[in-house]
Amino acid sequence: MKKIISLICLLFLLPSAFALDIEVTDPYMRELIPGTQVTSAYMTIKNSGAKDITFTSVTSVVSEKIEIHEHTMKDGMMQMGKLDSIIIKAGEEVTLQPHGLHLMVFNPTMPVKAGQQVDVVLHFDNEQQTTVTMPVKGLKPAHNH
Ligand SMILES: [Cu+2]
Repeated sequence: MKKIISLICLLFLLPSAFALDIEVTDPYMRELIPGTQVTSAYMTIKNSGAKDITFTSVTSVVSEKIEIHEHTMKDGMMQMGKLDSIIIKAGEEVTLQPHGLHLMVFNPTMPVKAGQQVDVVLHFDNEQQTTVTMPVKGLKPAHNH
């Protein structure tokens, strides 16, 4: 009987314990360029909560190594560097986009071709996480008409 009660308690506690203030929009991963072993992924992460959230890491079946990167200009040259984390302030959003912040996906375990969908888990501080399903987009802009 005690077991059943604790199970019920757990069911009630779970939704609030895992409630996220994080909303991810427009996620996508770039198609893998043939002959290369690295691609990138983008999205907008919004923090609708009252506290700052730190985006710390990414895991996925598509790769054992996904890093948070930023592009910076140095002496007129575009350079890329690894970030340990990104702070998303309360009520604000951070956009990962080409030539800016991005996720770097190393040695994908699958071809990563346009039309596929890739599940990626974003990890935040306080052990929060959210799974994002990313469509894979082709290298050329899509023709809509
Ligand atoms: Cu990069």
